[in-house]
Amino acid sequence: MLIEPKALARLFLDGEETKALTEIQAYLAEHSKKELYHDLLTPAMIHIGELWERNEISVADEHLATAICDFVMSAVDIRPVSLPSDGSKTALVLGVEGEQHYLGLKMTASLLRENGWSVHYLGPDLPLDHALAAAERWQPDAIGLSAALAYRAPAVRKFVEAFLELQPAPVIFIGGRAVSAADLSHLEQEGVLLFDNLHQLERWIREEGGTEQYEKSAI
Ligand code: B12
Repeated sequence: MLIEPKALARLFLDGEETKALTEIQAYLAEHSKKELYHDLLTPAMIHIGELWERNEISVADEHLATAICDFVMSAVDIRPVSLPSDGSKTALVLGVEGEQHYLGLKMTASLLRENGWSVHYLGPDLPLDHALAAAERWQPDAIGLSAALAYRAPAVRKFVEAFLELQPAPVIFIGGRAVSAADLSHLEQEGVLLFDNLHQLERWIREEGGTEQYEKSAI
């Protein structure tokens, strides 16, 4: 029987990284990466958040669980031997300044890669000037932003406005709890997309932002 989110959260909290990875591998034998991320890991981490909020676990417990979640994601995120070549699209993904939550960003990067994109994952809490310098360097087709907290909206707006000035302007897509839990619709405009969840991201990748699937081989 495949593991449920709460049982997985328990393995994370108990520091059982090998067991957690074994369960994840069994799950992936029958499900896609997107399902792993959306239906198993996200609810497991939401459950961790609820336990944390109710003071049933400590900050150290939450950090341990997050680290193991990060580990299992990295362990199953098989990359192509070389970056996709000519014709593939390039994305930068990053968390806006101040934003420390990054698991959703890693999931976003993974799904883009799985669909043939060349992705530069710049991690969370990136100052705007460094984000702009990276955009100048990589000339991405798209930039994915993540924000978890509603009060991050002004920072997201600042990033969006600055990226829209780039020539040529990349498509900007924004996701994270701040999109699904708060109203960021004022940011929506031409070239700026809001994604409530990974299903919407995947649909966009396949319908409009997709590139040719490349030959994937494990490293
Ligand atoms: C782990 C965690 C932390 C860790 C983060 C570590 C890390 N490396 O990411 C640490 C300890 C740093 C942290 C800090 C804080 N946290 Co916190 N955290 C969590 C927790 C438990 C899990 C977050 C997580 O990874 N979830 C799993 C991921 C996969 O979910 P996700 O981020 O929502 O991403 C999904 C979608 O949103 C989407 N997505 C995300 N980004 C993107 C981007 C794109 C482009 C796309 C397309 C999609 C997308 O895809 C994902 C797939 O489903 C949540 C609980 C929860 N409900 O999520 C609280 C939670 C988010 N945190 C919370 C709070 C309050 C904080 C702090 C303010 C606490 C404090 N007082 O210091 C700080 C703020 C830090 C900061 N400056 O950003 C609250 C927020 C409440 C609110 N009102 O919004 C939550 C909900 C906990 C709670 N129940 O109270 N946190």
